[in-house]
Amino acid sequence: MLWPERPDVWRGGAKPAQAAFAAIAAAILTSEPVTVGVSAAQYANATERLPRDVRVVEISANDAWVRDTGPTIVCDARGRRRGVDWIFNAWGGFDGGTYFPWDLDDQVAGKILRIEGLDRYRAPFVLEGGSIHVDGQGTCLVTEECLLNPNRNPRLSRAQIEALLGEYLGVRTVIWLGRGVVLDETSGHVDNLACFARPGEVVLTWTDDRRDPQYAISRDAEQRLRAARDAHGRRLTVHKLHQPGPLYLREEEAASLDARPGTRPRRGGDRLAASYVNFYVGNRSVVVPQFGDPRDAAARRGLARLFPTRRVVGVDSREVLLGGGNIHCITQQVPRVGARPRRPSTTPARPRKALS
Ligand code: KQY
Repeated sequence: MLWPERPDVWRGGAKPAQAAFAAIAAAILTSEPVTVGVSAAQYANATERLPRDVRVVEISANDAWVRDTGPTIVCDARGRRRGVDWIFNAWGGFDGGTYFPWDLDDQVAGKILRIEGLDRYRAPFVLEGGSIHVDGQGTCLVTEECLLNPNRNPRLSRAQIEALLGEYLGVRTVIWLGRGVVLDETSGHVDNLACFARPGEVVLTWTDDRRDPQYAISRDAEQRLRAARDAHGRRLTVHKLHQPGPLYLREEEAASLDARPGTRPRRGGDRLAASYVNFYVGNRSVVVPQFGDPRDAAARRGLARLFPTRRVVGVDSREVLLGGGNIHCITQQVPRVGARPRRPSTTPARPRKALS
């Protein structure tokens, strides 16, 4: 993780967000070790607020979205790990990006790989970790809104992007969804919309309200997922996780943000891109966003059914949502030494009843 501090992204001088990040680190710590990168200016404050067992290292960054600025660590068949360092442009550069500058963010992946002692592939194209989800068996989920957006790689075609994903992630099948969550400022990252619970099973954010603009987006994603085959020719089971809210930025929350040239302004009443799909899967736990919303408990119950060997822990993450993302966006897993891609089972899995 990275420590939040900038007052133009995190309201109230980032204090409420720091409390949320510390609670999320504590939840993950019950399952695996946690490292948090912090600026020199925040080193003392972060060590004071984070649980004692968190490893704190000094890393300069422009903000705290390590899913996107950190490396994507890949493993080969022998369990050897290397990191992919994507080019980062703050979710769209000068065409819809969320802040300027982003030069320190673009160095984060390389710094983490040095700290972890892992070799690095610098990819020749713009991508964020939150814009891809893989099943570990050759299939990748992405959205057209993000990966085909002219604010990322205007000179690359869909086929060229698929080829690059194949080269850098080892995937053979790319499943293209359409748009991401309504008003998601990342240009529709897939990690807020849909993800694999395991090979062959996808969790999709959903609403039953046909008047909500999210309805058509989620319905279209559902249809594409049902029509798709994964890299092993399997059909996908789609599990629907009903969205909270809709939720909106409150006037007093907007008022406690600093204004800064180059940073996307936020206004009271703005709709927030809230989704329970933005969860973190640990070795023994699943850490899921909670919003103080009537749908929170159903999201925890649904995920407990989908991840029966892990403890589902809900953490109030509205403060992370106010910054434009959620728990998956502020975390980046490092596979253990010797981790190998799971081979597809030769015996067909017992079909799991879809969450609906
Ligand atoms: O979706 C993510 N992976 C990150 C969200 C970052 C939003 C920046 N304002």
